[in-house]
Parts: sequence; structure tokens; C-alpha cells
Amino acid sequence: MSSKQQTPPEQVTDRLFATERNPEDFRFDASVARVFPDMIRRSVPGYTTIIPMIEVITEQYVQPGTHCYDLGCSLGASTLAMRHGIHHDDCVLVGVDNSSAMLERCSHYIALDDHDLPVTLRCEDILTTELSNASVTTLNFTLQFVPPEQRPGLMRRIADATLPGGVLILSEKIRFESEQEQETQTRLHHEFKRANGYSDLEISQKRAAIEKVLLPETLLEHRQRLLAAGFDQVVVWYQCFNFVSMLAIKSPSTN
Ligand code: GEK
Repeated sequence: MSSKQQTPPEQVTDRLFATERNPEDFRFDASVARVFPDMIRRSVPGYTTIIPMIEVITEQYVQPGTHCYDLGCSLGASTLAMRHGIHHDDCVLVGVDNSSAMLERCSHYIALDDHDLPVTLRCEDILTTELSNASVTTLNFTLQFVPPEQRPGLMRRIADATLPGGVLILSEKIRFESEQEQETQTRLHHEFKRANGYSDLEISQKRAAIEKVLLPETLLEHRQRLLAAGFDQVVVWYQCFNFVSMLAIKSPSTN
């Protein structure tokens, strides 16, 4: 291990949208990767609860000799939670992200972690990355960035790769059918961001930058697509405002 790998990446406060800037679409580039731990913690209600629960869920559903995937792993928070939930040394854990800036930092965090299970990082598109023999797959706030027309195919590929008794942990920002509920939950989310120190300018500029790339769907749309893809049960195990996490389960084999 090089000495560079042993130095923890610095913890930087997210000020990306604090000053007036030209509107452009949000991208997972080096400037975002640098502030990402602070950004996601202060922007996504429940993120700090969901991460440790991914460990608990992984521990429940991982099967020996199988593959576990973290699709859209960013800096590896969900990958490391999965790693700590896996107690079989014949499992293969794979983190996939198409942002090289994210993966470069991710490899530092993995090197600093004390668990033995190797982690394979792939700088690939989750739409084409190879998936097979899976017991636990995680999409922690990643599907929302995939173009909606490509989501059914991705869900089918994940369901096809998932073994009987295996699961997909799917966390997403959602939207609501009812305009009134949509308005209430959005307002509460913005209050959460304000309480975490974001200004009105930061909130509105981030919203403008992200609204064309983060496309939320309703819980019903998610549930129907997961069932159509081949999962047998969909459980919402967490919700805070307009952020949810679901567990899509493939029934264990009856043979
Ligand atoms: C966490 N799971 O900390 N292929 C590969 N990666 C992609 C794709 C794609 N098509 N689209 C987006 N990404 C993490 C947080 S962040 C969520 C996940 C957020 C990647 C993108 O580069 C980014 O790193 C990640 O998905 C989404 O638990 O920023 O709200």
C-alpha cells in the first residue's frame, strides 16, 4: 500500500452553490467528489441512517460464494457498509461508478477500512456492467440519475442476476401523485437543508442544476417496475420526507 493511500481524504464543506453561478447541469466531477461526504449528509434526509442499515440488510441476505454489487458507489459509503455485513470470505464485492473522480477517492476510503474482504472497483456504466450470481445488490440513490427509459432494462438485468432469496436495496428520492403532498414533502426537505446550513441561494441553485439529471418517480412506479422485472416482494423499510429506501426480494427457491 502506498503512503498516499494511507492519508485520509480531507473533509471539505460543500460550498459549490454558495455564490451566484451560471446555470449548468450537475455532474459528478472532481469538485463534487471533493465535497461529496458533506454534500450527501446535509442534502439527503436519512442518509446517515440508511448507510448503517445497508450493513444490517446485507448481513441478513448475503449468501456464501456469491457476488454483491454496489451500483453507483461514489466514495464507497454503501460499499463499505456492505463489506462489513459480509462474513463469507468466498464472496466477491464489486463497486461500480462511471465517475473516475469518485472512484479515485473511493479507493482511498477502501484502503483505510479495516475489513479483509477485497473490493473490486469498476469504472463502468451500471447499464452495461456485468452482473451475475448476485445475493445482494445496492442502488443507493443512483437509479434516479439513470434516464427513465433505461430503468426497466436495468431492473430486469439486476433481477435476472439475483439468486433465489437474494435482494436489491433501492434508495431513491421520490415524487408524489398528490400535488399537495409533493409541495409539503419538498418544503420539509428544503427545511432539512436549511437546518443543515444551506442558504436559500444554495438550495435554489442546486435545485436548478439537478432538476434535469435527477428524475424522481413515484413509489407505485418503482414497485410495479420491480415486480415486473422479476422480484417477488417489495418492502419500503425507510422513508424520511421524499427520500425512501426499498427492499426488493426474490423468493427463496422451494426445491
Ligand atoms: C452512497 N451510493 O454514498 N453508471 C455508473 N455510475 C453512475 C451512473 C451510471 N449510469 N449514473 C450515476 N452514477 C452512494 C451515493 S450518488 C447519489 C450515490 C447522489 C453514479 C454517479 O457518478 C454518483 O457517484 C452516484 O451514481 C450517485 O451511498 O449524489 O445523490
